[in-house]
This record gives sequence, C-alpha cells and structure tokens, in this order.
Amino acid sequence: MNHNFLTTCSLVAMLLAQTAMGQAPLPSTPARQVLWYDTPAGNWEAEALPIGNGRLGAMIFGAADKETIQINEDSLWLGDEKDTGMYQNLGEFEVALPRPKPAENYRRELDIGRAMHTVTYTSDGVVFRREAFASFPDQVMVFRFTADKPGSHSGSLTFKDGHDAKPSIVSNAITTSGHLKNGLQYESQIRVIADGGTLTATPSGITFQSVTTLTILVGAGTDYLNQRSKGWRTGEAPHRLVTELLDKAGKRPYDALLAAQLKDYQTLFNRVALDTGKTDATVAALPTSKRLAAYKQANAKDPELEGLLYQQARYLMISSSRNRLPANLQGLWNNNNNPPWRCDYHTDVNVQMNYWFVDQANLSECFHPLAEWLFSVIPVRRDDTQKEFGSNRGWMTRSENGVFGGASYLWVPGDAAWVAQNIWDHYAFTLDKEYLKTRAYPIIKELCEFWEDALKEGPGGKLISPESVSPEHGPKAQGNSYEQQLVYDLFTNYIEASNALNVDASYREKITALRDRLLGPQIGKWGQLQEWMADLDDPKEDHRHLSHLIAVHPGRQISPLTTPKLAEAAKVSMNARGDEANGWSRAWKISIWARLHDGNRSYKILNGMVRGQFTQNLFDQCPPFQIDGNFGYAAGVGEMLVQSHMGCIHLLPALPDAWPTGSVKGLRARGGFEVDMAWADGKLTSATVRSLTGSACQVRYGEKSVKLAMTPGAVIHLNSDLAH
Ligand code: FUC
Repeated sequence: MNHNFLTTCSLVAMLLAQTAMGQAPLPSTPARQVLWYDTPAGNWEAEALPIGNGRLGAMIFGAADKETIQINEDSLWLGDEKDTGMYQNLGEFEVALPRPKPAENYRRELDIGRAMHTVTYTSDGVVFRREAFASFPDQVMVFRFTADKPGSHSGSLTFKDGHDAKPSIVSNAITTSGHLKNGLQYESQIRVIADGGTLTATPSGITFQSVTTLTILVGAGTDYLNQRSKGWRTGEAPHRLVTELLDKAGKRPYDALLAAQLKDYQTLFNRVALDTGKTDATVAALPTSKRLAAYKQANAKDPELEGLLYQQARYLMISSSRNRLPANLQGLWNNNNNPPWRCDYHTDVNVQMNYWFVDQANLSECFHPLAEWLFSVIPVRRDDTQKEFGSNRGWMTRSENGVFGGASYLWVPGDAAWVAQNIWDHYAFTLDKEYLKTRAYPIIKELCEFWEDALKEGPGGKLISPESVSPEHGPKAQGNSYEQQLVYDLFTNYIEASNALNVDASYREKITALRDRLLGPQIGKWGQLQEWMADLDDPKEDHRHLSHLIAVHPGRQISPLTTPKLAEAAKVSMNARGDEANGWSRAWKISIWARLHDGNRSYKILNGMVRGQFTQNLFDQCPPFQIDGNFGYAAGVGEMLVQSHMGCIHLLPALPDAWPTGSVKGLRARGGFEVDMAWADGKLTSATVRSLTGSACQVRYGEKSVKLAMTPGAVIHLNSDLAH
C-alpha cells in the first residue's frame, strides 16, 4: 500500500463523484463545539489556531487588518537514510487589509464540529467575515473573505517561502518552488479568485482593489514517496499534481468545496459524542482564553471544557493524520526550520502516545499513516541494526526518527516492540484481517525473531533483555522492566495474531515457551514495581518517564482484575512519581490510574493538566508545544470511560466523582464493538453495544458481568444491571 500523493488523487476523484451524486452533507453536530477569542492571535505557539487535512496544515492568526497564515506540508523533511533530518516550515502568507477605522465586535473562532475557522468583525459599518478550512476531499486549503457591502476588500497579498525560494507572481497566483538540501523538491501555490474588483501582480505580491468576495486557494506538494526502493522520491516534480488539484478546486463553487469537506470531516468527527456534565452558562459563554483562566481558580468547575479537550484531540488527529504521514511531535503544524526535537517521530513514548486513543475514539482511518510510515522505514532500520550490532534478524530503532529511515540519539531496543503494540492494537479494535496479514503480522513476527536472538539467560534461568536504558532514566542495565514488559506484550500479541491468522503453529509454541521463561514484573523493597532487575528504585524520584508501568498501560500484563498484588505495587510506584509532570507524562498518568481503577486520581491529574499544560489555543505544552499531550489526554479520558484490554468490555471502570452525570456515544472497544453509555449519580443507567464483526463479548460493570452472543450488526441494549 503506497499512501502517496497519487492515491490522494484517486481518493479525490471518488469523493468528488459522491458529491456529484447529490449526497447531502451530514447535519452539523448538535451542540456547537468551539474555541473562540475576542482578540487576534499574538503568537504562533500559544494563540494561533490550526486547520489541516492530514497533509496540508495552516496556523491562522486572524488580525482584522492583516491576516497571517503560516502553512505546512507534512512531507517537507530534511534528512535521508543516514540523517534523521527534521520537519520544515513551508512558508507564510499575509493578506493586508488596511481599514480606516479599528475593528469592532471582533470574534475569532475554531468550530471543531465543522473543522472551520472564522473571523468576524465590523469596521466602518461593514460586517466582515472570513472562513478557512482544509479540505481532505479536494486536497487544498480554502480561505474566503466576505463583507456585507460590495467592493469592501482592498489590500495586498504576499508570500514568504520558508526556505527563501523566490515566488513567481501573476495577477491571480503566487507559485513558489524550491528544493531542500537533501534534494527534496517542493512547491506551494496560492490562487486568488476575486468576485468583483481587480487583481494586479506586483514585484512583491498581488494587490486587490474593491473586491467583494476574495477566495484564496492554497495547494502544496513535494516529491516525497514513502518507498526506499524508489529512493524516497516520486520521480516527478510536484508542480503537475499541485496545479491539477488547484485547477479542479478552482472550478468548483465555494459551497461545493465546503459541502464536500463537511461531509468528509463529519463522517469521522460525528461518530463520537461525549457529555461529561454541564458547565455553568456564564463560564461556558466565556472566550476560551478566559475560560482556561477561570478553570485555574480554586474550586472552578468546567466539565464541558474537559469534554471539549477530548474532542479537540479528535479534531487535531483528523487534521494531522489521514492518508499520508503520521502525526509528528506537533501534529503537522510547525513554523520553525530548527524545531524542538526535530518535530520528529520519537519512539520512546511520544509517537506511541499519539496513537493510543485513535481506534477507541472511532478514528481508525487516522491510524493507517502510522503503520505505513513504520513499514516504510523498517528496511533502513534493519540495515542499520545489522551494521551496528551484527544481528541477523529483526531491527531496532533510536529514539529520534525521520521519514527516510534515518534515526538518532539513543538506541532503545524496546522502542520497536512498543510501536508494534500500537500496530497490534489497531487489529484488536478493528479485526481487519487484511491489515493483520499484510502489515501487523510481518512486523510483529520479525520483532519476535529479533528478541528470540537477543534475550539472554539471567538469574534463575529467566530470560532477560541485554544491557540498555530505561527511557531516559537511570543506569544502563540488563533485564530492565521496560524491555521485559514490552517483550511480554510483543510475544502475547504474536500468539494472538498467529492464532487469528491460523499460521505458524510451531513458531507460536516456541514464542509461548519463551514468554513463559521471561523475567516478570518484580516487587521491590518499598513495595514498588521495580524499574530495573536490581531493586534500585528511589522513592524520591519523580522522573517523567514511566517505563516500568507499561504493563499497566498501554500493556495488559498487570491489572487489578488479574494480578492484584502487582497492581498494588504499581500504585506504590505511581504515588512515588507524584501527580505532576510535563504535558505527556501527566497525560499518561491519567491512563495509568484509570487502568488501576482510580477515577478520582485520574481526574485529579486531568484537572492539574488542564490547569497547567494547555495554552489558550488548547495546544499541550510539554513545554514546548507537543501534541502527544493532547492525544494522551484523550487516551486518558477514554480509559476512564471504557476499557477493553483484558478480554471484556469494562464500562465506566474509572468514572470520577467530578462527572456524576453524563453520556458517551460511539466509543470503540477491542473485538469490533461500538459502545454507548449513559450514567447518573455516578452510576451506569444504560448501555448499548453494537457488534461490527459478530464476535461474542463479555461486558463488565463494577462486579457484574454478562456474556453476549453477537451477530454482525447486532445491537444489544443493557440496563444498569446489565440485563437485556
Ligand atoms: C522524550 C521525552 C522528552 C520530550 C521528547 C520529545 O525524549 O523524554 O520529554 O518529550 O521525547
């Protein structure tokens, strides 16, 4: 499967055909879910707002007299097979709109129910409105400037390329092509469509005079291809495809572009509705920046903001991970050519965390970019591992990863098994056998072979991992819990995968025997879950990485349901690490406490995270901005509501007192199920389980549990006693 630009075009054709057949857009979401502000954005990181279609992205500032829009294309990467490289800024354009009078009634808004950014204001009695969205079906970004008085737009448009390539300007288009120092070719095109008035090319941009409606279409591309065998290049400059897409979009009326986008977006977004309780109307009416400030007051309550942050993560995922590269450390938004941590794919927690929530949040389509990226870089990782360690089978990676297979910083042998856990989990949710056969199974099996060779006999004949780090903490040692737990997880997933495909029975037996010999989790001298094979843990250590808790989350080796003593030890370790940390670490703590069935503790950390880690545009601050915290937050909320990693669908395993009454619709559970629930006074009132594949399931709530026989498409309603 090659998810490149060409696939995008056939997808565009398909979606255009659907729209032409007259399928009406889905109704918009019932309760409007918006981030809004009464001032323009002052800075990129904390205030500008993101739009994206998974490949193209923009950050919008929204000043009345000068709109600034920074743009990205997700494959604009430096680097090669030897050099990790880093993700680059594509450029920035400005639309200057000088006004005789200052703007009044200013409002800037991101409607995540419609994936639409708007700016509205009044100036000199004229009402101005801007709309912006990134279309997945049409593969362009659309910016439209309207006013209630004809001819109200006069000003200029300029573009600054992120690598100082010189734009070529005609009266209605700015085209900029260039190449990075690794030879990657790129191009951006800005097309201007004026209704009324005039457009004129100048040496620095385009001026427009007395235009009634100004529509700006932005397209971009590179010649990146996710295939090593083709030298990571499509073999064609991006000009033709970018031009074709813009030509096509330019011929379609704005309303048709918008309708196609809404239909596509809402097909994904509307699958899940979450109600974590009602916020006081005066608080709910505040601009998001002030609402976030109000949240920091003692005893403040804003459950709608907590729910909004969950849906915001879904918005960001749909906007940054569709049929191209996976969401990187900043999703796909980056204005810096030397970004923090390369704006890369970190594999010692970050990229895994990005994808923990995706399938449960009913966004399985957004998962594929992770599998495709991994599949594309494995051949390079395999060669590097052989060169560095002389290993014959399998591969390892280092914590920093790019899009051409190059990797840097520490070699962390467990990282590969950790990404493979995401790879397995997507199958566990979807039961997609084709994916299991062509992607998940080969990846998981090869890593089993690697570990078969790498494991050594340790004390008492137990199998232990070779000397390595526990990310990014403590001494190098053998048998670190990080690797022991991930190898256990990998082997368990392999056993289930080979069973599901009914293949490799003898290798399955071998892996089962190896798994039985692995050194398991150990309880240390202060009752803690040990991070290392030796009992070295310091009860005063509050390091952000929680590598020895992987068995609790996202793994399934430790659970209060099956291993209560180890679960207690995990609590001791978690208490020692404390409830505060940086962004992604706090997010992970929400999930771990939820897996330990302590919803109030999860909520305490969630509350601290909302107070401390989000800037007014609701970007998580590690700091700096790192989107893993946004996505990890959503994983945490999901784990509080439904868990399905222990062979049953566990309803409300960690519901906090702070959300006494609420409901959720459309969460996915492993085994191919969709779950709705309502609760009141902290107790389940009803649940609905829909089966997508017909496999049987066990549903659990508190101490009650019920077995449900299912057929594909079956819908079973349960009451608070799980009776149906
Ligand atoms: C890991 C973390 C850091 C940071 C980086 C991108 O290395 O330990 O805190 O999040 O990823």
